[in-house]
Amino acid sequence: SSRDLKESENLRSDVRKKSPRILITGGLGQLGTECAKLLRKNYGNENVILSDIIKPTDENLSNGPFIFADILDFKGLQKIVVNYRIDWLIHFSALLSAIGEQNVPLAVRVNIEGMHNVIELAKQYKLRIFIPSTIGAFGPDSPRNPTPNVTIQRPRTIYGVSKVHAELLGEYYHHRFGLDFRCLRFPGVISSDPPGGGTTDYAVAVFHEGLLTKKYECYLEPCTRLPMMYIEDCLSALFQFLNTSNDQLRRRVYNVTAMSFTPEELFNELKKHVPDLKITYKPDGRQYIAESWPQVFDDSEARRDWGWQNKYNLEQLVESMIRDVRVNLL
Ligand code: AKB
Repeated sequence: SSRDLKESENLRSDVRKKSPRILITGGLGQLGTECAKLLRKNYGNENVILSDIIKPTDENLSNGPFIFADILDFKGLQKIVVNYRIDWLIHFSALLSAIGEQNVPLAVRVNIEGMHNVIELAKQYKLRIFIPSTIGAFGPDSPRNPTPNVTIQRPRTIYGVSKVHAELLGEYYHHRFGLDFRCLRFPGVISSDPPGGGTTDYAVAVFHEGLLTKKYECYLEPCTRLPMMYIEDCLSALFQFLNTSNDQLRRRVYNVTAMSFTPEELFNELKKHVPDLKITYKPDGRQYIAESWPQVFDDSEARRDWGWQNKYNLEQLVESMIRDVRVNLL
């Protein structure tokens, strides 16, 4: 009967409402695969589409759809959003801070032009869009200890400049067009999936190289303090933030963090587990970038507005990373 039909239609639309269909761009970077795992656990494998322009490994393909998507190709993106009925877009594609300085024109294309495409796409198809920002969106004129949510931002890397641009354009599209733009400024994220071309990467590399070879040469000075967080905290912040209702959000861009440490403090904690680990220091250009970034990140607004709470401190992070890296690599 037509009533049955209506009821089953309602049921289907209820299920659809509960499970958004999500596209992740730059899905094979540091955050994508793990982010897809978490979202698939909550929304179903088929509802989370991982995408990138690079070839996936078997592990990337293990639990859900993977497709080619070039963020510089607007029509191609439109096709994906329509064909897969996308509701949410998680835009991870970006050149990070150190690698961006090595190829500024490419960083402008990927980080700025690519972002223009996805934000326009989100507006056109009324998608909820998440774009990560970073401690790198601050610069030498910003207060560094602590760095509040709203303060001076004058970054000196193309990565930072592109992220400030994304923050401002996202806020503008929100106020001007009602776009559901959401953005978290992450600190250095530490995961067993290797990042590429960041300034905080030493805190990942030391686990990989240190556990394998028992030695590590650090490109930052021993006392360079930076905000950091373990991948699980990063993704649970992202998940919780994506699921916060619009009326609870007092702003579209929030600082989040878990801890701050120096290379020396991290290595001392790691040496408790790997006593024969040998560390040497050879600072390079990344030192200048790190020195312009926050040392301690004030994320009290995220904690107040939507209940952000980290689980991992330095000790727990080191224990978990040793476990992750041993499982994945050794
Ligand atoms: C980088 O070091 O560039 C990134 C970041 C902190 O945004 N990890």
